[in-house]
Amino acid sequence: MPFTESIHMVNRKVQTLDEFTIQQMRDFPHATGELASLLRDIGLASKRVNVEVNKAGLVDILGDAGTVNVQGEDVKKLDIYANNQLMGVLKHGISCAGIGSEELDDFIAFDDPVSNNSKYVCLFDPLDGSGNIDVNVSIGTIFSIFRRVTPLGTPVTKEDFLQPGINQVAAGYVVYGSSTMLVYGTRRGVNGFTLDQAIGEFTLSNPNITCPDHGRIYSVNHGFFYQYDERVQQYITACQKKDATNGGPYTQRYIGSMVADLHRNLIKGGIFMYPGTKDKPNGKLRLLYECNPFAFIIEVAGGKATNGVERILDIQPTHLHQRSPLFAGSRGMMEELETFLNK
Ligand code: P6P
Repeated sequence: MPFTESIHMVNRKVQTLDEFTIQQMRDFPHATGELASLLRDIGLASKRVNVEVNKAGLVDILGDAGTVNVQGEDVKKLDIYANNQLMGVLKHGISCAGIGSEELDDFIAFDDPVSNNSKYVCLFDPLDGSGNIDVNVSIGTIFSIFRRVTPLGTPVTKEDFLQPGINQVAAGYVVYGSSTMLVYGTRRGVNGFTLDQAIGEFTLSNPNITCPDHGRIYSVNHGFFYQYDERVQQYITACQKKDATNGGPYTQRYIGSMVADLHRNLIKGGIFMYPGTKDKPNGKLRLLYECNPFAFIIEVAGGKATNGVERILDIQPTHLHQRSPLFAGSRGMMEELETFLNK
């Protein structure tokens, strides 16, 4: 068989993340390959984190690192490891000019000639849900990618990071769960890649993920029920009744790890709520590296994401670690919630 024919026999069914991002680049003649390279760098760092997550408890990597992060939370050693892995691959790559991280008080401009000529910046929560590490509950990495707004050739500044979420070029997460999956979205769609341990590659397993218009799962921390706005309480109560739209009562699922909760609701349909409370009106979740990435992915997949008043992606950030309430998920469920919030 001539070579040209045999090449078409190559099994193209199992596409790795690298092959997929390169294919996406081939489809875009003007693409420089920088975004593809940046996504591959994040995939590499995530594979290294995955190794440590999978053996956490077997080595002395558990427990507090003895430091407290900018959030005032005890930092687990795995948080630091994940942060350093992401920082390392991005700093030594060719596509990222600087980073912001939940684990770093301020943004970092890599400020070397190659990085200063890179057109992207990346914000991330290196290991979200780290309080669950010691009890073996799914945790995750969340990332958000923007095109810098300051001139190429100069060090990035805070303005490059304080952009509304609608400007994101790509966003994604890695869920270290029963399997390890990397899910990322661009304006062209959301795609999921499952880590194949045999070859050490993320392989395309969930192409073109869309969020079902309606679902029967609602995710919220019921412990704060009486601290939520009365209209949020009324919606939650409606979810518990037989006459709930789409056939109630709904199922309540809340893992306490947003990557796991939002991944499940994205695939199966559902709504995730982290509302503000009377003493914490902006809630707990961070806008830049928790709410924005998921809002971007959920919207590209057909869902909605707001802070209860406005679209998450329209919020103009004022500082790196600002918090925001988050309501995100199936379009039909979000519109139902809005009928309560708009009362
Ligand atoms: P609560 C994990 O610490 C996290 O940041 C999110 O992953 C999760 O959704 C939320 O906090 C859980 O917070 O207050 O319900 O325990």
